[in-house]
Amino acid sequence: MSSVTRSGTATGPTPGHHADSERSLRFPPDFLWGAATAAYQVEGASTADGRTPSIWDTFSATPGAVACGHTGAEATDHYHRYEQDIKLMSELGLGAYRFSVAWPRFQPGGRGPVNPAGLAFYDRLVDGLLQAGIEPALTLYHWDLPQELEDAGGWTARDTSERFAEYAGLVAARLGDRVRYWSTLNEPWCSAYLGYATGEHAPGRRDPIASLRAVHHLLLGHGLAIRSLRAHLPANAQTSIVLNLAQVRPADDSAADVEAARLVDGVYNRVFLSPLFHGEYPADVLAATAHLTDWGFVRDGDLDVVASPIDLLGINYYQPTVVAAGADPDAEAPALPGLQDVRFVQPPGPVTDMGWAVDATGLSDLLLRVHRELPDLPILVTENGAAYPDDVCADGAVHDPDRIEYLRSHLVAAHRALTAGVDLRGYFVWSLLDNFEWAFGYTKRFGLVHVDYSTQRRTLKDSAHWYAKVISRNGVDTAPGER
Ligand code: GCO
Repeated sequence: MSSVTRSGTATGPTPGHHADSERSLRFPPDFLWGAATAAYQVEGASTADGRTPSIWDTFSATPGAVACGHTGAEATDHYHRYEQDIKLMSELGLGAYRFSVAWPRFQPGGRGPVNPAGLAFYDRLVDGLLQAGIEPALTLYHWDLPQELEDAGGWTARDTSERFAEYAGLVAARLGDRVRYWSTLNEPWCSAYLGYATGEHAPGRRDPIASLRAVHHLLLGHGLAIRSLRAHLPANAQTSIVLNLAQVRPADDSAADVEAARLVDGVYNRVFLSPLFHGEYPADVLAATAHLTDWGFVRDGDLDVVASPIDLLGINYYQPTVVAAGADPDAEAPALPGLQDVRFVQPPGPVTDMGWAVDATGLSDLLLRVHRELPDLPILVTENGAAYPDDVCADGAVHDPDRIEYLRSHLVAAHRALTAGVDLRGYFVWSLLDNFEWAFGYTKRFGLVHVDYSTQRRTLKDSAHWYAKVISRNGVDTAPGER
């Protein structure tokens, strides 16, 4: 069953848009240039105007859960400084801003009526963006589940899927007249596995069976939410889900490593892609997890809901995933379900401040793989970027050449995918601002814009000035010998 529809008026890449000089690559004329954030990472104001706690408020208040005891209580204070931040976006020339709505701000407790003050904030944000000529790209769920819903079972409970669909309808009814790009979930892989299996993210549970229930209820919530969005949104709205798909590579070509890569591809990627686009869970993933569960929580009709047609797929990419056969004796967190006999290998070469490998071929390979399997599916790169330890220098600037090179090489890779026929509609840098990097707190800086957390002062990094030029030229330069 093909569940993807192609809609909207944007056109795909046109051959011949490539070079305006030997080393300059140009993007399609309507390419969407953006930057992304997420509510809990930037908004702060965690108790303002009727917002109730989310699982991330609870988790970050748990001793030892987040580096240095940091929390998102203040974050970058975007809730109060959004006007200044929209001005920064204008300086960059952004065509689009990807943000998320905080469920416990919009619908406190995850049930009942809309919070007028919460709605008013997103109204002002969306109106401000539109006035600045910036397309709002809204994500409904970037991990801040209302704590009350977690207390009732969180994503292990089927009712959470229903609650999510109701919330999606409430947001769409209020903002659907102005927001064109809608994503349901951001990275359900993280919500399910880091939240419920390894315990590295909120709600911090370590229960592999719970994580598989969460996979299904997140996907069911997505499908129900898509139906509810469709009921409220105009026909030209673009609906999507955002996946952090892994570009999985075997450490070597031994049969055992190739098998490990196939298994990881199943548990990381196909467990989401197959139900979303083919209406079924992959048989090898069901087999690899059969010792944990019979997946009896999947009810008749659920998979038709999960496979509700969407208009776009959002892909977040940071680094390739290299795997080998054999358990990792030094692993700090429990293995993901079905992956107890697999280990993750650090590839050689440069890394970011997260320790993540810098390898742009992973992005082009991933885009090509998705395009091969789902040729009619338009794609947005909804996150790509790098953390480096940035400081404001004596000259008042933030010099971040490593980030510029990371972004440049990944844009060249994205362009390579376009040239090969991938229907890539846009690219969003993670992130607009330095912000609360989940379990790493404020210790990792991903922003184009530096934030001094003691004063909330914003400083455009060199990469921000560089990205502004990319956007204004609608193009990027290759390095000597790169292509
Ligand atoms: C994710 C989230 C972002 C992160 C970013 C860097 O991918 O984990 O979508 O919220 O901050 O990816 O880790």
